[in-house]
Amino acid sequence: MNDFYSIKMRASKEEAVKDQVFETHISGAERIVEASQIEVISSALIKRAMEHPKGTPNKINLKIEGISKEEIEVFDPLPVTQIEVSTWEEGEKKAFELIGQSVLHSFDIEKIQRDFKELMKETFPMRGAMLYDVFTGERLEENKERGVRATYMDLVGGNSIEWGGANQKNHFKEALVLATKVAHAPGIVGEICISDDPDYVTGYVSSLKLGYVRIMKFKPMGSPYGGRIFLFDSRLASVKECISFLQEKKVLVRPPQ
Ligand code: WAQ
Ligand code: MG
Repeated sequence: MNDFYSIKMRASKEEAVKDQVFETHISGAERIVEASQIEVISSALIKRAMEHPKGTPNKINLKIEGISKEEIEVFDPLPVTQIEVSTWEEGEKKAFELIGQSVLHSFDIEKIQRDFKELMKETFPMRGAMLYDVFTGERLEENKERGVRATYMDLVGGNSIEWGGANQKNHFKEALVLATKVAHAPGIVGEICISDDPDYVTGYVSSLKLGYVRIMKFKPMGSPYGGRIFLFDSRLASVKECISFLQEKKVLVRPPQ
């Protein structure tokens, strides 16, 4: 019996330039809902793709799969805090300070900022995240153009209209769900995220230790650039078990208080 259904949406735009076809990622989302909600959530996700600020897609992929209760693990959300800053530059500095101190155990914040700004740039065209080994400095994604996608996650009771029915994306809740799942993956020691939505400037850094720290301004308003880096420590787990948790483990997250 299918207790729940996973719904995955991917939208992209293919453009032919000379004789080459380029695919631009527009929007993607992951939900876990009850049978009765499949139609309403699916149409909300399609609406979201069609009205996305990154442009109108010409390809939308919707995948619906039944899953059973026994496969699902339930977590409390990471505790949420936020850092108010007056400029995005200040936000960026604070974010890298936190990652430096709490995850990398390095106090050379200028170097961390330089290195991670470069890495962040490389994530811009990806539709998944970079998987970065903090021990070796290597990138571990099998497909570096696509990156690693965390999938099969939602909020407990996430099939309410407030959370998923409206086409309006709830950046914060979706990100908290993703960050909570990612923080529990074997070997993951942290995450850095900036939205690629041009009008959404809040990003976050997170880990089991840091919790979910909202950086209220993490990029300039109007910038179409964003991305994610999952920080992994290869001394703690194998990359295979980490990726399989990120891509396959079904996770529900209790709503934040
Ligand atoms: N798995 C891995 N990477 C992903 C996933 C996923 N499921 N979804 C998105 N990404 C990557 C992808 O490269 C995107 O370009 C990038 O992250 C940003 O994704 O507390 O909206 O969905 O208010 O644009 C942060 C909320 C919002 C902060 C982040 O990300 C807050 C956001 P977006
Ligand atoms: Mg986006």
